[in-house]
Amino acid sequence: MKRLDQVLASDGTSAELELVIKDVMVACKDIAYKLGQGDLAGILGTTEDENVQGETQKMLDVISNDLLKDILCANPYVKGVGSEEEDFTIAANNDGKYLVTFDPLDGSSNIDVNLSVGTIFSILEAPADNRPGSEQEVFLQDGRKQVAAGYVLYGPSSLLVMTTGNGVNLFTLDTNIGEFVLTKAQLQVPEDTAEFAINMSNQRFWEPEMKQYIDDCLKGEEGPLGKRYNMRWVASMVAEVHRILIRGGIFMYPYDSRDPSKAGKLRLMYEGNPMSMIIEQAGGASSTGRMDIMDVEPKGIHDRVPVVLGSKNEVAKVVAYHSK
Ligand code: P6P
Repeated sequence: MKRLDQVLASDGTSAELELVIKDVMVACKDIAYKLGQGDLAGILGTTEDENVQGETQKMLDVISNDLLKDILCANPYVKGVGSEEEDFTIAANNDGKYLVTFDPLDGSSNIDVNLSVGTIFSILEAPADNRPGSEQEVFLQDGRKQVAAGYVLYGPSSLLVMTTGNGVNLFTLDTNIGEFVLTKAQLQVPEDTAEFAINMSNQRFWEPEMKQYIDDCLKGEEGPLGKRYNMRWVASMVAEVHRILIRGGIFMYPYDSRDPSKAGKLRLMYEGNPMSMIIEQAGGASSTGRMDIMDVEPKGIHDRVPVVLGSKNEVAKVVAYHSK
């Protein structure tokens, strides 16, 4: 089986980008080990702190964030990093070629109940002109500018799914050799589905178009969508996206009225964009409900975005509901 570095080399990935990706993997292998230790290492539970999102930080949120931040800021090819757990972007090496954004431990509310969590990462090229401006501004590039995106799903096995723009490959962490090895090449999202993922408890806060789509799904075979739908909700975007990559489906975290100042719960730069690059590279679609997520122009590193992604024919239906 091919190791990650062998696949990247054969994909024509530059040596510098490969070294950045490999550093992300070094951190993720350590995160996988620490998650596996759980209570034995006394690292479950929460800290006394809240992050910039207003969420109480789990101990493993902080540990994972520090692992990724430290190794990437020491990488000569990294100009800066942005993290869900950091108020501001962090400048690393001024001559660095790449910017890395990440959600160090997505779905961390699942940690204390031993359910799936993941790391999501996105890699952009730093503007060559080194134009003056805040260090944060260089990150504010739309999702189509990503040069790589991926996630590590810490589940029964630790899986890396990533793309550098030549399709999506799946790697499994072989703990005997401590390397991610290629176990599925060129994943393709099934174009159709009858399985939706959404947090139904937020229904009263959704826009009418989203309510109507879900209502029609629940009408089953006799309804306008003409089929019986199944539902899943893991409360971990990485787990939902992985399930969709493997067997199809549609994942939605729509705009809701709980906080009208926010476009949604999920963040554009380190959740929406990387997952959208992966899904589109695998033949799926990813929309806010009204436009492709990767066409959204970011205004800040922690911008939020409504998310509708997965099997392209089902995403098209949801977009159609929003264009009526
Ligand atoms: P809720 C995890 O906190 C996360 O950011 C995503 O991974 C997940 O899809 C969503 O939020 C879960 O949100 O409101 O169901 O807890």
